Amino acid sequence: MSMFCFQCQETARNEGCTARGVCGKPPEIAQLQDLMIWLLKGISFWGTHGRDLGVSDPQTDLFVAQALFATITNANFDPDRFVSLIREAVERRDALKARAQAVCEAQHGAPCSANPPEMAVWTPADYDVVTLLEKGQHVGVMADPNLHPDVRSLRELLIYGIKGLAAYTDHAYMLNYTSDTLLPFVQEVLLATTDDSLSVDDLVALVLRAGEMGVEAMRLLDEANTSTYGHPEPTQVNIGVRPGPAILVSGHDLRDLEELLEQTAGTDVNIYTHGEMLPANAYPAFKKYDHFVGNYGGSWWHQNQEFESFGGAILLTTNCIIPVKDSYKDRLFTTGMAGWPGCVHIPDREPGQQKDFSAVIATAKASAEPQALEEGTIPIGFARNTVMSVADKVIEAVQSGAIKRFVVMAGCDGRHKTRAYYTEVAEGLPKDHVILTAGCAKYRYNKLDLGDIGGIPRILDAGQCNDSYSLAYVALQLKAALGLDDINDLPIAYDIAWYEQKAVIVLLALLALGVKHIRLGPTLPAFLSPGVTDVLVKHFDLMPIGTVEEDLAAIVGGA
Ligand code: SF4
Ligand code: SF3
Repeated sequence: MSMFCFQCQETARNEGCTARGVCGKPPEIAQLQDLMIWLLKGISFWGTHGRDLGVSDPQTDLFVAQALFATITNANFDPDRFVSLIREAVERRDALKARAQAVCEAQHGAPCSANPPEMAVWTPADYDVVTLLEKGQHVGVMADPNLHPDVRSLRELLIYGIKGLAAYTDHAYMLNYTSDTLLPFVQEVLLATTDDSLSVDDLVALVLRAGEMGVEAMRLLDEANTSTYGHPEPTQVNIGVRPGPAILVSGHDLRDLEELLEQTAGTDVNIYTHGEMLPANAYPAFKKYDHFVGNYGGSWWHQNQEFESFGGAILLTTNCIIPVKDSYKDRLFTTGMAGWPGCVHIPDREPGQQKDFSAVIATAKASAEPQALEEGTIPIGFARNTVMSVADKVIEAVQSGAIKRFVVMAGCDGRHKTRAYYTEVAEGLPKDHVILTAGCAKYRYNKLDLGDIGGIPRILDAGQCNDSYSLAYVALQLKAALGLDDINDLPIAYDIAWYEQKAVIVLLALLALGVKHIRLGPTLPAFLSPGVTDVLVKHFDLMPIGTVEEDLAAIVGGA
């Protein structure tokens, strides 16, 4: 086996990618990522020990989160980037270790007696890829073949959950919204996954804490986005094109979009969103730009065709990148934790400055204009502030029976034909059911005309997967307004689509909020062992999706 990865929903045979990722991840990248995560566990040893001694290193804490972010599905495929992250991980770890040991000795009057595990001290002979791969192949998910399957499952569930949490936290940090608890928790979890003394029950308890911290990460990001850019407003987004050179911005990073809008203001270059950047069209701070045209295309997995027909420059600010075709490779730029070998990477911003997007802008000016894919508009901007501003109307509609049920269909989109299920469920729901969505899962139904209920659209799109907090917030506010004791007494069904690890932390957050009876599809995660699945079924009534007919009948019937 040259690699093993089962972190996403499209993993081979729903078991694991062992030769090459279905996503296009080659064994080389898988092993470099495994080595880096192993080293992040080593940093976490010294970070946690250091914190006990009053030693902190905020830059390294953020580095750990960003390096985890780089390993989420479809974020970064560039071996050079991982080699440099591995080098930085070793350097940061050793600096932290030296500081922690010095303080420990000063406080206790004796050399530090901490007993570091191998990942807290191992150093490569050099940073040649061959040297790193030699180690990387021995430290991955299957490194210990004798590990109890439930322990392996819970450790990986924790790691994937904190990858999502790290991504959300990093987005908040990019807007200068910080937290004293989130980054230390990331390290606490990483370290816990090396601790053989923890029982299955201990790990389950940590999974629930990860969900609670996930709620906090999403709350922080919501605060960062809405304080910086205003509350999303109901908006009809143009999905057609306009003449002129153009840049297509994809991924989830709003600050990158903001700086690009500023740097193109007053030029003849138009800006469009793609995939998960669609919700940016609802923010007051971005709507003011005349050259912010609208959204082009659908969700991430359509990008081969859509990036070709777009013709202009393309900026990937985060996941999801799919294998880049030569036809647009020289027009595609990455930034932040995203990367693709051979594509130009826009460097991080220097303190007090913006990122320099001049290369992207120059490419747009020298490239073709976008070819129209479709025409018309789609409604977005139904995040928590919009929904709560019509709360009276919503509550009245619920109490009168005009709205019988909300169906949360948030999450991710993906390539598999089985995801037609979500389109068919959306089409099949009775007219008194309202869909609450967030994330790119929406592209399975957001261009359907499902009408409205007394002016309330039947698809309420709260935004990116990053905006899932809005859905939890609305549920909690409705619970209070309707005087209910239990969140599960709300007329809300959950039919969640997952693909990558941000959806994992959203799921854990929902479980931590006490939500039960969640349908999860198109398949349950391959990293859930039968034993762990049993725990989730027993305590949370987590269910795989069934057929469209079965699930529609159950949802409409309140099950
Ligand atoms: Fe396979 Fe998904 Fe891992 Fe890619 S991210 S290698 S598709 S499990
Ligand atoms: Fe989508 Fe990649 Fe998850 Fe942000 S863009 S929801 S899959």
